[in-house]
Amino acid sequence: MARPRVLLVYPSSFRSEGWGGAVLPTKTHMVALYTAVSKAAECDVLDLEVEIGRPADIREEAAFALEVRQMLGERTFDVLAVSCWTSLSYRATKCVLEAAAIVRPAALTIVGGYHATARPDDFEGLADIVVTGEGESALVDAVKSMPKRGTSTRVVAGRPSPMEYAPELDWEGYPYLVRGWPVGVYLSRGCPFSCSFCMEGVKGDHRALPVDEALRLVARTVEVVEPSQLRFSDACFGASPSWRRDFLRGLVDLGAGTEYWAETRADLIDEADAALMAKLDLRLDIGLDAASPEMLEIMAKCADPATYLDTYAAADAALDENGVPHATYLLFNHPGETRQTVAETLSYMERLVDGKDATAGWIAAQSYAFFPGSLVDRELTRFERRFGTRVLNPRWWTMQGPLLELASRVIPSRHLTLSGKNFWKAGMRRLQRKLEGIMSDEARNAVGVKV
Ligand code: B12
Ligand code: SF4
Repeated sequence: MARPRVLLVYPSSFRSEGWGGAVLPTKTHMVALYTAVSKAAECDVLDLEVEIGRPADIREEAAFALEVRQMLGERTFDVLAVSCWTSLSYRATKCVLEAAAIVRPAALTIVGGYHATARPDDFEGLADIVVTGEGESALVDAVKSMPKRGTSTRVVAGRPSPMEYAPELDWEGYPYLVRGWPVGVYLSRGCPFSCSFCMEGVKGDHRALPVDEALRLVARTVEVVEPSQLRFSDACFGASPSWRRDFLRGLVDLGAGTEYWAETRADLIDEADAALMAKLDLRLDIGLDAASPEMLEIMAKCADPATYLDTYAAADAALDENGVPHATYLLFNHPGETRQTVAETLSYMERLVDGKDATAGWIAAQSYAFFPGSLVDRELTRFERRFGTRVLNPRWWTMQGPLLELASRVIPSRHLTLSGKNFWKAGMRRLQRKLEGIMSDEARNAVGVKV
């Protein structure tokens, strides 16, 4: 029997202004799926974010729908696999599935990704199969068995991938490989923590590639992709201290001469890590999220806020001392936030900054946005009862309008309503002005601070 033809689609997103940054041509999760499916089928890829862009109003959405119908009509495929990766892509995914139902009604349709995992019911009647969690194994199984299409949508739990695809990523075969751009690699999957606003916890156990495999993946990616920046896009980079130490040592020895970027927690980095990072061209993003002990408890960030904050302060000092450019991220207006907790976080950060004459660190902040699949979503009633939290657009991803604004319309608590939600901004500006005065030009450039 001829191998089935699979069309793997990244659907783009409607009205995602303010979210997602520049369009990344080479999306690593798509390369991972492509690599797995190519072993069992003829796999073609269509990245509509690259081909058409991100529609920013109703007119562009209508034009997008027409173009998608034409593009799907020009291709022949037995299986349409769509990545509804974040919730931002829900309406674009729906548009792709509706177009396929018209121009390729016989094709088996499969959807997966973070949104599909958080809200499989959103695809009832739109797709044949919804895969939750990691998609490689379930997608390959479906393509190999080509199940008969039923009248209702079937939800299939994806098996955690054995990581065997990671070092093998087929960069060369992936049709949207663009050299010289930033590109990500995943050295681990899942996360051992379960912060309240993040949905990584529902994706299953945390596991990392063995260090030698991880280094092999880095070396091969640098050689083949020649990225302007290699991003360790793990949900939580270096969760295990011994793995992290061995990997950083190996990376120094590798001497690839590449710019690296990693994102990690505030309580994972220590002096030895900072000393190794100083030998690399590496920028670090740190998710501190809050410095108010009460908010850290509500966000389920850590078991002991005092230890968490002390570990962060020591890491920040070590990174400064070693000149490692780093940016600390705060999240304000999470459910439960009050003016007092905002003030606590700001005064902690201010004390930290006031104690410095020079720094390689920046501090940035954003306002909370509601995402399905997180603990806040799963236990919303508890947050409503305890704090008076109100999520004003609980299904924002289905709405027509600016998604960041719609998702951010959340009343944190009965003590901090919509009118007081900008309270944090003045304090942050004060902090950033101080940092601008003591940051080296090198660190400022590295973390992208424009004065
Ligand atoms: C790396 C990353 C990014 C990178 C993207 C890299 C890329 N795609 O190449 C960047 C920095 C660009 C990014 C941007 C954003 N991100 Co982000 N990001 C992550 C992060 C840290 C890691 C993802 C990861 O571990 N991937 C590992 C791979 C192996 O797993 P995967 O991506 O889930 O892919 C598997 C499955 O989803 C599934 N799958 C996916 N597609 C399909 C399709 C089919 C057919 C099938 C069967 C399966 C399937 O199979 C894949 C392989 O196993 C996560 C998690 C986190 N804790 O923060 C957030 C996360 C995905 N991001 C999130 C968000 C919200 C964003 C942004 C909106 C920014 C923001 N404000 O947070 C933008 C939006 C980007 C956009 N245009 O849509 C949310 C999504 C939540 C939701 N319900 O939508 C997450 C979960 C964080 C959170 N808040 O909980 N992000
Ligand atoms: S925010 Fe980071 S540490 Fe917390 S659960 Fe998500 S990935 Fe893990």
